[in-house]
Amino acid sequence: MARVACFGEALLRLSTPNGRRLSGVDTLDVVAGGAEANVAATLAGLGHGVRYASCVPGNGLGDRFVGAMRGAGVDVTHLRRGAGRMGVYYLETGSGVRPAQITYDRDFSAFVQADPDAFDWDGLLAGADLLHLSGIIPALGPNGVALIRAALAAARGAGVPVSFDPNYRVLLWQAWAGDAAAILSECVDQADILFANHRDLALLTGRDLPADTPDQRRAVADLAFATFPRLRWMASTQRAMLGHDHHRLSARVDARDGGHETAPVDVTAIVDRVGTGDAFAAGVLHSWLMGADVAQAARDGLTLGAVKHGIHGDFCQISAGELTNLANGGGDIRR
Ligand code: KDG
Repeated sequence: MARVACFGEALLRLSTPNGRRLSGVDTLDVVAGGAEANVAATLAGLGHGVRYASCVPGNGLGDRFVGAMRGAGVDVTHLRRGAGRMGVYYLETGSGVRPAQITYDRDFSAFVQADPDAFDWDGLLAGADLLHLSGIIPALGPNGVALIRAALAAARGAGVPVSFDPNYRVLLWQAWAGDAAAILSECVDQADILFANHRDLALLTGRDLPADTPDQRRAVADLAFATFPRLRWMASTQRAMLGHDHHRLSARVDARDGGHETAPVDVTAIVDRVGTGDAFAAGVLHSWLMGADVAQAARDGLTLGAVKHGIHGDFCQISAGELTNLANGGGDIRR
C-alpha cells in the first residue's frame, strides 16, 4: 500500500436528527469532517498509510477531531494545536423533498489562522506518493491562500505528485471577494490529478462547456489537459436526480491518451450525501496509488461514492477487500 499526505481545514459537523429543523432540536449529532480529512479517512480505511496535517485548538473540541482521525487509522503526528477556534458546520438534514442545508461557523478557526511556516512540510511529505489538497483551503481567505501556496511549494520541492479537488464553495469565496477563478487555476496548474466537472472547468477557463454526452465530457477533459500541461488524470461524476431519494450516478476518469466512463448505478434510500465527492476522490486515488488504469479508477471511485450515500457522517470507510467484493457485484449480507 502507498503513503499519502492530506492537508486541510479540520471541521466538526453538528447535524440535526432525521429531517429536524435546527430551530427545533435539543440534541445535535457530532462527527468529524473537512474535505481532505474525509479523503484521508477513506484512504486509511483502504489500508494506505495516511498522514493528515491541519491545526485545531488545544481544547476538547480539538480532541474530539483528533480522536476521530486516530480512530479512522490516520497518522496525526502533523495535526498541530494552535490559537483560534474549532471550525464547525451545522447540517440541517433534509426531509423528503426539502433538501439538507449547511450553515458554516468556521471564521477564525485555528487552521485559517495557522502560520504556513509552522508546519513540518518535509516531515509530512517524507516518502509520500501523493499530497491531496482541496480548493476549500484558499476559499477560506488570504491566509488560506498562503497555506495552500506553502503546501504546493513543499510538494514541488519534494517531488511529490499533487491531487486537487476545487470543491468550489461559492459562499466562502464571496465572503472575502476572493478571485476563485485565478486562485483555483494557480492550484490546478500544479496538480497531477484533478477532480472537476464541466462547471469547474467553465469557472477556470471562462468558457461555457456543454457536457451532456460522453464525447462532450471528453472534450472538457481535453480542454483541461491543454490548459494545464502538468495534469495526468481528470476525474468527475455525473448525477441525475430521479427523485429526492433516487439518484443515478456514473463516473468518468480521463488520461491524456483516453478515458473511461462507467455505466450508471442507481442509488436509493439516501442517508447522507455530504462527503460523497471525497469518497469518490479517495476511490480514484486508491486506483492511482495501486497503479491501476482509468477504467478501474472510475469503477473504484463510483463504488465508494455510491457507498457513501448510505453512511451517516462525513467519513466513508470500507476495506480494500470490501471494495473489490462490491465491484464484483457481491452485495449480500455476510454471515
Ligand atoms: O466535501 C465535504 C466536506 O467539504 C465537508 O466535510 C465540509 O462542507 C464542508 C466544507 O465546505 O468544508
